[in-house]
Amino acid sequence: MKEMVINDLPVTVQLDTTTGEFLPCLEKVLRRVSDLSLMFSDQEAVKQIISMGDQLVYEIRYYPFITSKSDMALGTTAIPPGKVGDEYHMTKGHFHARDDQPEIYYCVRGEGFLQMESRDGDYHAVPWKAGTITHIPPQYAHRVINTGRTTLVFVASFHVAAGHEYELIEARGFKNIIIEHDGKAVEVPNPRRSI
Ligand code: M6P
Ligand code: ZN
Repeated sequence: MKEMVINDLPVTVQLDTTTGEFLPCLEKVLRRVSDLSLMFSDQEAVKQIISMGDQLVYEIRYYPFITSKSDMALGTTAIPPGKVGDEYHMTKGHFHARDDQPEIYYCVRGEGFLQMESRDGDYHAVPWKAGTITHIPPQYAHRVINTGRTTLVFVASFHVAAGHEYELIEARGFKNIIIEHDGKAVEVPNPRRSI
């Protein structure tokens, strides 16, 4: 995230739940297939999509509320519908670098799944729709997958100091992957985990 300015006064933003945009916003990040190239199972599809213009997988907007005593942050993520091979659009997924940091995810539009997995393999895939709110405990990696026909939008609340750790997810993914099969979303074992 960018340089953070201390502000001890209240801050209010206005969210558009259709797009995930809110105002004022301090930072916007776009993630394309090339930014997630190690996360998708179908590496041929990844190469082909990148060569054809590198499709957008999701947009993140951040507002770090930095006071002189706290570092709560707001994030919204908008995942348009789409697939890479048979695998649906999804976030990269991460652990928090600090081992005492949870997070709250609140789905405001669309449908899909929230995958969570601890370092020792305790795995949960929670079906998600607008109105679903999940508390992600410390040391559970988290990833959101859009299996619907509209953009999925969720709101996240976390501490900046929690930190993002992507390495283990890049190396092994989650226990299962979620793919389209006969027009439906199904969970199947992650081929990278059965080696
Ligand atoms: C939420 C928060 C952010 C995170 C974003 C996308 O908004 O958890 O901290 O960056 O989702 O997730 P990822 O970083 O895994 O791509
Ligand atoms: Zn997180």
